[in-house]
Amino acid sequence: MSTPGITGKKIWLDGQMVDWDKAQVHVLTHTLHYGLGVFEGIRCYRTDDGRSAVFRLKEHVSRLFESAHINLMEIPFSEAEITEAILACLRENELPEGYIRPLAFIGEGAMGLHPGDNPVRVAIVVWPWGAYLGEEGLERGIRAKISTFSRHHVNAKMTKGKTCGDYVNSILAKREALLDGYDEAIMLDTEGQVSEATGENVFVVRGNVIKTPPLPTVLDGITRASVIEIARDRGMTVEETGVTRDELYVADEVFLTGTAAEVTPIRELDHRTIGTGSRGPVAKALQEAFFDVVAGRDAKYESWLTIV
Ligand code: PPE
Repeated sequence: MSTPGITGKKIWLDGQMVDWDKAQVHVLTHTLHYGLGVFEGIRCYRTDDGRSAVFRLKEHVSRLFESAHINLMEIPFSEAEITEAILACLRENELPEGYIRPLAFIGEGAMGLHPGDNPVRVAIVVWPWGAYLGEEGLERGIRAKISTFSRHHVNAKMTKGKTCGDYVNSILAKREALLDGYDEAIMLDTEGQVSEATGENVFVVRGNVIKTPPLPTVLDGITRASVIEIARDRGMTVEETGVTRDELYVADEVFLTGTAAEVTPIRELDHRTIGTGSRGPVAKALQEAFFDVVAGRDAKYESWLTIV
């Protein structure tokens, strides 16, 4: 059996490199029923000197362990072992550039909401993944809508964790957006303020100020933190503060950040043109700076890269 769309040679499963097609689980896998599992999304880039580097590997691995801790899951490997396994997976699959998906999930054993002594299992999969919202999206910007679905309250969705089941909310919003002819959805929190997109953080530019919603209601995105640091290092003003829906409508620029989406501008929201209706100068500058960093062209942020 092969997986349509994605394929490769080996998958790391519970400490072993197994053949791609052999990385199977039983239908009684607890996470499959109730969604309690945690994951990461990480990118590896080809650097200008012909090597490959993983972007902010340490931060991603530590967020995986924090997600597990929040969910009372004990990963039976150390952070060092998972880090090494990620690098080994890239080497085994001879993947110079692509996406890395570590997943910790609860295996079979007890059924019912309490997972009992079911084992916590870990898989690491790597595959080639191009521009998440399309090459054209990176260059021209995408079309988005405000979702009719609210982001969970912070006391329902622990935003410091990347928990599998939380993504049902994102999938509802994403599918609605695509069915309605848009590329992506931006979600409001239960207070009505802008939260985040289905798998990206949101930034808004007006005049000389860049704003992004504060952490309590959004995932502490590693791309978000990186872009904030890069922008401030370039003398730009970045505020982590509440943003309303209409602030997006009248912004000069709106853009999204995420491991998969990288830095993607939004050119139209709910049929309102944003700014000039194309990628704006701030998004362009930050996008270029980000791609310089991941390709190893900016020595200042060398510590963010782990050579494979
Ligand atoms: N918010 C959410 C809800 C989210 O899922 C992501 C990552 C982000 C913000 C950005 O976080 P960071 O990657 O650390 O900058 N979404 C991942 C899943 C995408 C998918 O389709 O799967 C990702 O980008 O890897």
